[in-house]
Amino acid sequence: MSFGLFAILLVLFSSCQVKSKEAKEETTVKPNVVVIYLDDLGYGDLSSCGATELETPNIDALAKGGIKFTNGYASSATCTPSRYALLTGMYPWKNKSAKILPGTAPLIIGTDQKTLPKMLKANGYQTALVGKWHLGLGSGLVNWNEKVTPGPNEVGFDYAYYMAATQDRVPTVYLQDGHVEGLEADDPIEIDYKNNFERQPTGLENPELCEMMWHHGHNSTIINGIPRIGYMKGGEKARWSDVDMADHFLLKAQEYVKSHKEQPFFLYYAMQQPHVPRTPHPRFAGKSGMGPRGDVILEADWCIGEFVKTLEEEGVLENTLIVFSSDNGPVLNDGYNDDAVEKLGKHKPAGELRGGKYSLFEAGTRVPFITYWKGTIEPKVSDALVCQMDLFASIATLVGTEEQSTDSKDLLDVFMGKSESGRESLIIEATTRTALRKGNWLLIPAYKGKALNKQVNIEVGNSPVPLLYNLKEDIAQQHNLASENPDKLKELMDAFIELRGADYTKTQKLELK
Ligand code: NG6
Ligand code: CA
Repeated sequence: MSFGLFAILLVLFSSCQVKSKEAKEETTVKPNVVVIYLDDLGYGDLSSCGATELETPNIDALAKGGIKFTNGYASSATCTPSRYALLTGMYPWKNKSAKILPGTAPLIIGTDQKTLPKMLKANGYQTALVGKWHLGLGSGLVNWNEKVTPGPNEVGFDYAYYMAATQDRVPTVYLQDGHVEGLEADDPIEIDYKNNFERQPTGLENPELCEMMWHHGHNSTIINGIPRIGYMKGGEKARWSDVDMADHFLLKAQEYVKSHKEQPFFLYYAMQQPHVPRTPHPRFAGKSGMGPRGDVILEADWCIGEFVKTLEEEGVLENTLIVFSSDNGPVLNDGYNDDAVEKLGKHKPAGELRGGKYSLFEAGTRVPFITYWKGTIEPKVSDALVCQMDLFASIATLVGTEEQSTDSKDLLDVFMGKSESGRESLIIEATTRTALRKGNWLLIPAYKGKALNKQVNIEVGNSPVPLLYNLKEDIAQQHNLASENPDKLKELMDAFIELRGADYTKTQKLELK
């Protein structure tokens, strides 16, 4: 071979190699995934979902620039089970521990269990949690003065910055990767959910020390003038500032994006609003005219605007899938006198839906649900039936892997706006009771217990007879069609028992007549 020919071949060969390397890189580029998860935000709490008394421009921008789901569900009407389903792709009623947890509860996700962040990690992602955890920590009695483990790091998060349970529960401190932030060795933290410590003022005994008054529950240790659930002693320097919590989590989420933008990342940004105690930063206090609940919704909307701005400024917005949703439906008085009821005015947190948090009626689990991916997802409104639990299998497909061994359904095309074929059916859960959505029909089996939870003033869906609704014609669930439609009732009851098992009344006695 002449030298000339050899040189030409060499050039051709190396350019081919460069091309194939480029092609390989192209196929392995993976979008960042961010789940922005609010706490107790209702279907009607956004101006893009019909609210007329509140403006949520930043969340609206996601809804208008992405897919707004009108039949998007949390798996449950309370926090822990919904978060369990979101992160594991499993129905929460399959895990007996997946119910509202005290701040001292052990971790309820098995460290050998599949999780969304683990799956992403295995596919080259960096993974992070910023915000509310509430899935338990440790494996027995937690010593908050040592590394608290297992926790989020052991179920798939490389980085975790979080509050253990809820804003109204002790311990009121932040943890980073198992360590309480700012803890001083000579002021150890002690937590007890049954007995108070000596000389620790409580909401019950010292109402004069409360800046926010409790209504039901929430009468234990007073921290920052707010009486909490559970007793806490020590850790003075480590205690969080409630009014700064939103800014604090936002900053952590922004810092994470800035320092991890070079490789694909998954960020679970679990915001605390509008859960109680509602403590807007002074910048937002009084801004909604609706009291603290409205103010913290405005605050959350602002945080989301700032966060999306960071994605844009860091040059990753067009390479990031954002999922926005809420862990359960709305509640007004969830245990504090904070004007949520008194100043509500014409606002309807649940929109047209019946019920609210804790309820098997629609407002318990049907929540705002948006997917947004600038430049990739075409804006539209989708009526497809989707659940947060489905993100696991769908995101697995997105990153080029398969995930079939969970209750999660691969609805990637639906989440991307390419299909309207959502789920055929879904079991929803509310405080250990379950119901079935199938097509446009919703069956709530008969359950014992009070129809109305008087403390929170929410109809929870208990009835001595089964309730059957056609949601397409009756979204407000005003007409029980069970007795006039026995065939439909039987069809749904059979399907429900097949999916849920005949022992669904284990915790509730069936009174089907
Ligand atoms: C309830 C609390 C409520 C809230 C809820 C959990 C009382 C009386 N009520 O037990 O205030 O903390 O638990 O909410 O204590 S969730 O969104 O985390 O599920
Ligand atoms: Ca919640």
